Amino acid sequence: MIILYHPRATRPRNRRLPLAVLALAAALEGTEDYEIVDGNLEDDPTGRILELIGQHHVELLGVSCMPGPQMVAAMETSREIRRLHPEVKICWGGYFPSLYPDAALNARYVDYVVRGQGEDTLLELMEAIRGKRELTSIKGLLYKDMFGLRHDNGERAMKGPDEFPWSPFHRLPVEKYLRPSFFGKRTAVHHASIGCPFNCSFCGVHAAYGNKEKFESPERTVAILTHLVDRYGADSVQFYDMNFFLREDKARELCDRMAHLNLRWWCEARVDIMSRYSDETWAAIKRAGCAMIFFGAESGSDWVLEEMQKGITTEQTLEIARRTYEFGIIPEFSFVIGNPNDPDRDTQESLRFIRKIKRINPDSEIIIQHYTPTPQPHKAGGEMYGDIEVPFPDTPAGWATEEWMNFTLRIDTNAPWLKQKTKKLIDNFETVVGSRWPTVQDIRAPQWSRLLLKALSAWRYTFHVYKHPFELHLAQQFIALRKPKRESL
Ligand code: B12
Repeated sequence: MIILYHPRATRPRNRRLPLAVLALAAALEGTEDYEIVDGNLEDDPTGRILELIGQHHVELLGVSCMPGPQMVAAMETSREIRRLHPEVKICWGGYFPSLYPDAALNARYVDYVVRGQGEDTLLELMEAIRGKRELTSIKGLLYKDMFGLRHDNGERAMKGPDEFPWSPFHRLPVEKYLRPSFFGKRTAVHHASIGCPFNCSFCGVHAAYGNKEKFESPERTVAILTHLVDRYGADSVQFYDMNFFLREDKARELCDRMAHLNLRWWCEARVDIMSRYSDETWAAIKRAGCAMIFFGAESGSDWVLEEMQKGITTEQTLEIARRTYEFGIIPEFSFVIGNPNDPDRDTQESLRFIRKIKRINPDSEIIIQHYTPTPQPHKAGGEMYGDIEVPFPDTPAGWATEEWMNFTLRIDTNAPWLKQKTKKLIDNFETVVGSRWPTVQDIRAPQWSRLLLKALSAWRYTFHVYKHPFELHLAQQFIALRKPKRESL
């Protein structure tokens, strides 16, 4: 048996379908004996894995993890399984081992690391474990041999979603994953592409997948959505693609095909691309049920956008604020503020820019994070940012320390270039703007609590007084408004 383990990544109430293990399960379905263990669903996932090991001959524990708390849960379970069952081979895949393969392989409890897309690599790894092929022949795999020497077999070319079978949804209690959200009573998730053709320096996707994006055919996307609606009653969906809209003709086609499903949905897109879309396409997107689009605006400074290789301009972001207002779609603008080259200037300009966005489209949701670099693949240890070296940890335990967990979660990146004063300014501004316009995505916060936050913060926002917002911290603590960027905590 193969166990596909998805460690806990969110609070149970925020759980979503574990797409990574579902994609792997699709490759195993019908030919392999496997079981999914999801830490977002099970109270005691380690206990469940031990139970399965007690009942079956487990050939591999496949652990999926992204950087952050999910990696910590992966680490704890893997350690325990290695201690109690050293005979069970353990393989890590997902964004953490893809970005930090050496750190993952340095752990005594990790035998194999899979980088990037995992379906074919997993199938080939199983053949190797069964003595039917050489480990050296498996692209996308890193492993330690019997002498503890490490091998890196190089990258695997990425395939498009249509080249793999559908997720075997019936292997999970899907109803338990369709949770209420701002978008509907039963919100599903879907990923209709893989990879991203852009090279933004702070993002982990191109580092894990290279710089191509391959799309699912609109027919298949609509067929899967129809299945989720008909079989499980989904009424809304979040698309996790980095660029849900990359080509206008495809966007149009997909929207026209899915409109009859009456789903309310969320997706991610780029401001440069969507600022060029025609009014007809915007109207088709709205008609198809699009309620909110997440845009990486990143900075209010054009020199920073250039340095990040983001490929967008601040004017395009303002244009999106206008167009979304016109078509009644809520834009969610995300910023990563405090660029190493001149963090103070970036901060000042970005805060001014956010105020400008709010003037154009007050419905804009604003997400603010500290600029956090993501290392490029194959570069172990330190990574240079300007003249500054970031000494990334070289073990999972190193990444699990409070300092590096804060870095991963972009809460307090401890970035050497960001002065305490600038950091405070960013955080205080976030508190003020988040109180002045409490996120609509918190469906649990009662109306009175929103009004209270708005009233308390109005004078601060009007007079640009962001310092020491004690009263807002207190109110936010009491109200515990959902923070989209910190929902794993
Ligand atoms: C969905 C998602 C989430 C969800 C998780 C939902 C869940 N499943 O429980 C939520 C919202 C909770 C979340 C939170 C966070 N996320 Co997130 N998230 C994503 C997102 C949008 C999609 C991931 C996904 O489902 N992909 C689809 C599946 C099919 O692909 P996949 O995961 O890569 O899996 C494939 C391979 O990796 C591999 N594989 C995966 N696991 C395994 C296991 C084995 C054994 C094998 C062999 C192979 C294998 O095979 C799979 C199929 O090919 C990505 C961005 C993106 N579009 O990819 C960011 C992303 C993964 N997240 C990221 C981050 C930073 C975070 C947070 C730290 C954000 C924050 N500040 O809090 C938190 C941390 C979460 C935690 N608790 O640890 C970064 C990670 C890289 C980085 N820069 O560090 C990404 C890449 C975003 C980005 N643009 O940089 N996230």
